[in-house]
Amino acid sequence: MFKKILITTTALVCSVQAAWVLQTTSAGSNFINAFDYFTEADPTHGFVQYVDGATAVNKRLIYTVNDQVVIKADNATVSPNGRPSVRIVSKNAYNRGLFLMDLEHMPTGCGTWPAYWMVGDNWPNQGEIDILEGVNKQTSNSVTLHTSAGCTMEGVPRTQTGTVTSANCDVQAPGQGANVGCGVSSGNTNTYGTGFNGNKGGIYATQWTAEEGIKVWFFPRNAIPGDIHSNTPNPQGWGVPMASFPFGANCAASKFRDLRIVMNLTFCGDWAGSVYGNSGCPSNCVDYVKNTPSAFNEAYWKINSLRIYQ
Ligand SMILES: *[C@@H]1O[C@H](CO)[C@@H](O)[C@H](O)[C@H]1NC(C)=O
Ligand SMILES: CC(=O)N[C@H]1CO[C@H](CO)[C@@H](O)[C@@H]1O
Repeated sequence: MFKKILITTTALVCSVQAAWVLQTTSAGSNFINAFDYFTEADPTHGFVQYVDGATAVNKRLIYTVNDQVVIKADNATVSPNGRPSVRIVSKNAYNRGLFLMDLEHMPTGCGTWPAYWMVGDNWPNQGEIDILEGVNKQTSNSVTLHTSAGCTMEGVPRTQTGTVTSANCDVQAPGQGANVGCGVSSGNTNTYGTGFNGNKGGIYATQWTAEEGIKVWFFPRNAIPGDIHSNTPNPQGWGVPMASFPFGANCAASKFRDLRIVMNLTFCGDWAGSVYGNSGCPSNCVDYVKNTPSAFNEAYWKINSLRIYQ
């Protein structure tokens, strides 16, 4: 018996992403030095005081433990003018790449609104990618893009494990609330909050290319692919991402340019505050954040490393 062997040449010419090459690994004080502190008023109207670098160090709102970095909210003082917290912005801006953020712990709890995201200086014209974000007692992550007009995922075939919550990335899209953007919600409880922390977190991998658009995977601590451990990441072998936002006629790659990495932790404000009443949390958001420092013991990031490949 002979089996017919079919050799297809088309398989060989389809586009193959060249191997990702490690540009930087940051951990410990190298990680901290790659960022600046944002100290202006919170653009999302949170009940927060963002502190500068010297204050953050003095108050131990940022510190290293060996190669890990802890970034936290004040959990020691009653804070009538907003709870002190830290928002950091990368000194470098990026155009495409593969970003592996290894987190052991993320902020969680009533009143919190943490985010790990990327944004251009000229918002929304340079785009925004919210990789890890949520509020209050949320139990799973949402990934969201925000852009100027002319970027939508409506009707675009996508392969992803998450569920679409809104399809138009334009922050002023008709029929969507202001600044809703295009969102995908995971539904998996190890991706956010107490479920994430109970599992010692994991790795958020964000691939941004002109050809494939933006894809986000989450690998819980016990399921990190071997090629990430060996520092030769190959997303082609990772399976279906949590969220996928293809570029093309629906959304030009140029909608995303010169993005900086931001990690922030605010309280209440436009999102956490507006849904607080239905979140199962006590009192009202501002009173709780002001008067209950011990409620913020879990309001910290613990970062193992950030690896950037290009
Ligand atoms: C703040 O929270 C940390 C844990 O994140 C805890 O170790 C520390 O004791 C807390 N501080 C106060 C004053 O409760
Ligand atoms: C206060 C603050 O910095 N808020 C930002 C935190 O992160 C989200 C990312 O989704 C932004 O939209 C907020 O502007």
